[in-house]
Amino acid sequence: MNERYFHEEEHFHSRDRKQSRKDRRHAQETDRSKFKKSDMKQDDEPPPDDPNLRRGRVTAISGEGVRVDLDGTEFLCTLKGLMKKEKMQLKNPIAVGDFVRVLPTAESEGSIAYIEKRFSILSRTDISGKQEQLIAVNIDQVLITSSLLQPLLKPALIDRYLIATEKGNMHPVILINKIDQLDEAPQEVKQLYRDFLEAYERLGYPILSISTVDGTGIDHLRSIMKNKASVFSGQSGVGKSSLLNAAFQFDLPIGDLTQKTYKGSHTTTTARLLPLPDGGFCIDTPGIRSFGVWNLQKEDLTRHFREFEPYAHKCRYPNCSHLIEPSCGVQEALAKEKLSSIRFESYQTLLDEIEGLDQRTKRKMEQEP
Ligand SMILES: Nc1nc2c(ncn2[C@@H]2O[C@H](COP(=O)(O)OP(=O)(O)OP(=O)(O)O)[C@@H](O)[C@H]2O)c(=O)[nH]1
Ligand SMILES: [Mg+2]
Ligand SMILES: [Zn+2]
Repeated sequence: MNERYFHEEEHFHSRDRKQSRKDRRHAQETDRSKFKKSDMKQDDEPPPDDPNLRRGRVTAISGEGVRVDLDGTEFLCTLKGLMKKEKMQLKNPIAVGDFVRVLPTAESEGSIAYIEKRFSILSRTDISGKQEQLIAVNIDQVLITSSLLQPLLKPALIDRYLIATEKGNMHPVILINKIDQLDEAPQEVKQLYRDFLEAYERLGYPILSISTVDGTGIDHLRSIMKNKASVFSGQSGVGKSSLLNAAFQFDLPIGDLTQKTYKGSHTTTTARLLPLPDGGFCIDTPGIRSFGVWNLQKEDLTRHFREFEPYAHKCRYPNCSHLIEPSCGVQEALAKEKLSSIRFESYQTLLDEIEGLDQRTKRKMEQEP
C-alpha cells in the first residue's frame, strides 16, 4: 500500500474531523437527540440521501486510489469526507470487498462518500503491531491456502488463520495445494500430512487436498466457490494465483520459488476482487510472511482449542495454562495421545504471544520449589 497516499488522506481527514466537531456542537445546541445520533459510528448510520450517489464495490486499492466497480465499469476513486471512525486503530480505513456509495466526478472517476457496514472482516495485526490491517471484507469464506512441501505445511499458521476467520465472521476451508508432491515427499512430511488431516478433520474443518499440476480437487474447489465470496490467503508461493488460474482460466501472474528455501517470490502485490464466471467473487491476496491475529485474546484460544476443554476440567488449577502446571488434564491427555501434539504446539506459541514469554518464565519460577 502506498504510504504517501494514506498520509494525504490523513491530512484530509484531520480537516474533516474539525468540521464534523463543529457540526456536532451545532447539533447539540439545536437538538439533543441529533447529538446522540452523531456519536454513533459512521457505518451504523444510513447512507446519505443523495440521488447522485451510486452503489459499488471496492475491487482494488493502490497508490493511485481506490478502484470501485460501478455496474460493471471500474471507477478510480478518492476517499472523501468520511472514515473518521476508529482511525487510530485501523491502518487502512477501506478494504477490498467494501460496498460503497460513490459520487461520480468525471468519466470513470469519483469520490467515495460512504462505506456500508461490513458483515465480515479478515484482518491481521500490521507490521508495527499496533494497528488492525484489513485484508478483505464482506466475504463468506476464507480459503486458507498452504502447500504440502514447498513451502512446507505449517499448521501453526493455519491455526492463526482459523482464529481470524472465526473472529471475522467467516467460514474457513483449508486447502493443501501441491498434493502431486506427496509421493516424492520425505517420510516426515507424509507423517505430518497424515497427522494434520487426522487432527483437523476430527475437529470438523473442511480440508481439500488439491493440485494445479495433476488437477486433483480443482472441480471441487470450483463448486465450493460458486455463488460465494471467497478470499485466498496464505504464504507466498503456496499457489493461490495458480489455483485461481486452474479453476477459472484467469491469467494471473505466477511466481517462481526461490531455489534455496522453496518460498515464494511475492508475485501478487495487491489484493484484487474478481468476479467468477459462474457466479460469486474471489479475492487473490499477496502472500504473507507472518500472520498476527488482531486483538488475540485468551478467550479466542479457549474457543479455538475447544478439544482441550473436556481435559482442562481435570486440571488442578482452574486457571491452568496447561504449559507447566502439575496435575494438568491437558498434559495428561497429550501424553496419552488423546490430543494432537500439532495443535498443542500451536496453542503454546499463541499463548506465549498473548502473555509474552516472560509470563511463562514467571509461572515456571512460581512452580519450582
Ligand atoms: N508442484 C506444484 N507446484 C505448484 C502447484 N500450484 C502452484 N505451483 C507452483 O508454485 C509456485 C508459486 O505459485 P503462485 O501461484 O505464484 O503462488 P502464490 O501463492 O500466488 O504466491 P504469491 O502471489 O507470491 O503470494 C509456482 O512456481 C507454481 O508453478 C501445484 O499444484 N503443484
Ligand atoms: Mg499470487
Ligand atoms: Zn492444565
